[in-house]
Amino acid sequence: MQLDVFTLVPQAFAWLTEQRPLASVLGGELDLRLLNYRDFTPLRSGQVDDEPYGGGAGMVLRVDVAAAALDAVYGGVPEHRVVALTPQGRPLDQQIVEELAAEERLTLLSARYEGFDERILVHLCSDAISIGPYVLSGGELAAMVLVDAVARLLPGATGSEESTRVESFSAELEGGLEYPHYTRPAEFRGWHVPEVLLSGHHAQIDGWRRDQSRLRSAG
Ligand code: 6GU
Repeated sequence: MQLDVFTLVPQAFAWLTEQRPLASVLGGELDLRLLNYRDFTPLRSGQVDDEPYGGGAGMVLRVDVAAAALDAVYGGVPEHRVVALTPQGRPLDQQIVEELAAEERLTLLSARYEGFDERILVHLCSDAISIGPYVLSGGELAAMVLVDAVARLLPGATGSEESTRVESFSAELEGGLEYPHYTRPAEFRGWHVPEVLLSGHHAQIDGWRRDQSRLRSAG
């Protein structure tokens, strides 16, 4: 996947790109480009945002700057999906993540402060996505959340296809929550690991896990 992220703070993504699973897919299944609006602004001042018309607090990312950035990189508005990260967007869920992970090419636009000139969302983007009902100071954290969630679904990201197939919110668990996990020791301070997990009966273990997943999801 070719994944392009437009941001005013590309350095914010450094930590994420050094961690697995992202580090494992970079240069392979994932070609991640971090692009700074500032490098594409047509304004001589190097400006990228401006005061809101009508007054009010904060700065707004300019539509001419966003358009110039897309023109410079794609020669126009790209054919592939362009996702704006904004609290006004569609709430992100695992189904959207799976859908985006299946794309060949994907572009994310993030903004700081008060966000995007509305014309960016209407004319330059195909999607607007929020990561939850709360307000962040900028879209970068949201973009990183999305990049991480998408990258870990790419082939080779986790070293085990099983770990991403059977997990919380996956179709395998009927969209529900994952079952509880245990590791050694089998007993600690009188706290015991469920007997069935020590039994070696794989069918019983699968059944127990499915029951636990349903129980957790029912509440
Ligand atoms: Cl995508 N951006 C900002 N600024 N705040 C958010 C968000 C996005 N999603 C939830 N809160």
